[in-house]
Amino acid sequence: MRIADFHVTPIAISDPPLLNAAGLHAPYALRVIVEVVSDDNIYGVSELPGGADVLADLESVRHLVVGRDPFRLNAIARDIEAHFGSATSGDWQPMRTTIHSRRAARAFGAVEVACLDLIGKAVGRPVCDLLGGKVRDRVPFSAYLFYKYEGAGGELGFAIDPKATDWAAARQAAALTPDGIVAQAQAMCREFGFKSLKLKGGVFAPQIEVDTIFALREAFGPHTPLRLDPNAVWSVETAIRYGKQMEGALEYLEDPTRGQEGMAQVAKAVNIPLATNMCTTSFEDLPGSVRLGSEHIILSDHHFWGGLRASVELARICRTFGRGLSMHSNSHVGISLRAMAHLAAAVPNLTYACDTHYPWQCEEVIVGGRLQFDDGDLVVGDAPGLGVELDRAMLARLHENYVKCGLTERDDEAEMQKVQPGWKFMETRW
Ligand code: GKR
Ligand code: MG
Repeated sequence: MRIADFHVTPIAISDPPLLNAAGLHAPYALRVIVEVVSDDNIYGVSELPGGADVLADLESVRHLVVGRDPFRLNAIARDIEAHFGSATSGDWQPMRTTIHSRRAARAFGAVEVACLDLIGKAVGRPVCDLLGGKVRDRVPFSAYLFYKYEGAGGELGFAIDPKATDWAAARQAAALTPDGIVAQAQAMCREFGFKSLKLKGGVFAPQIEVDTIFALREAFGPHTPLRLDPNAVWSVETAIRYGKQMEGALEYLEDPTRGQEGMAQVAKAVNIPLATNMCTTSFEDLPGSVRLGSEHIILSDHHFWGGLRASVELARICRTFGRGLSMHSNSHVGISLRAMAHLAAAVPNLTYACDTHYPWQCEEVIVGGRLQFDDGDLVVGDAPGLGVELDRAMLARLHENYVKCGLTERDDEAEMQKVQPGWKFMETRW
């Protein structure tokens, strides 16, 4: 089998005005849909975060993908790594994470997932079987709570009937207070059945966010796992001070402060497991993580760890060094969600409910429309590949959104400045 064609389609999906440490989400989130088509006309798909640099990177590896055997992923990986060398441009600046900096891992990850989908379809087996087979049929996800402004983003988002479901109503309503977040959490859990809650912090003064955590604990009881993620805008001192207040109340505290050294100091001083998708985000970061003890839990993300098989390798390393494993997300549609679920189904030590932004989006590019959570879980079936087919009409429509919306990069700082002129991202705000 050979890869005869490689399609890269940028799309823009409606995204609500969600607040985070980097600013505000734009009305559209950018994603890229990647397809590899075999010479016997089977196609495999993947999805990754979008942006002009991502598109350029994917286009630049076309010649390393077309003509190749999709089963020979190691050779494709080697060639993509050699192509990028040690280049690290393309950082998503405001959050100062290294999420987008590992260009080879990002480009190869997208090619790999599409190839695994293609192989799965060719041999009639689900992607999780290509990762060694599932150890669970159901993958739990957590409710991802955000302080937000009114609205649901984009044009399609605004067209949602706010009375259609409890959640649509909650998604329209502002939730800038602890009560608003509790209401949002209740609506989200009612609608999707999630059993764990994650609050995106780093938006308001730490005490407000800590109070929100306690309001959630009060409303949901002490047995509902809670997480808070200030995206590293707290100083070490702030993280220790407010971390101590939350001892016993959090399942984990995610990226309270910046960098492995700072995280290690907080880890020593506060009796709460620390998690990260910011200070340990690649295999190169693992020696530092182990040496310093910067976190207890790593949030995997196949979009920037180099694909699904690399994420399985990460899981083994986590087990070896006593790290827990959870999963990170960004605004996305169902192709990514399915890939995340196949990975989580196959990894025994991925024992935390995974993050997902999925409830915040409303459009889909897959046949059958929006995927359904069953009591907070995604059920991983036996359909070949990722178990998704592209809805070509929706793909075209969302691509048109991309062309029309004029966004080429995620820029939460610029978006925030539209509502708060002069607002500036700060690496350490509190
Ligand atoms: O969607 O605003 C957001 C999040 O802040 C996202 O960009 C983060 O990458 O969800 C992510 C996280 O856990 O840090
Ligand atoms: Mg995070």
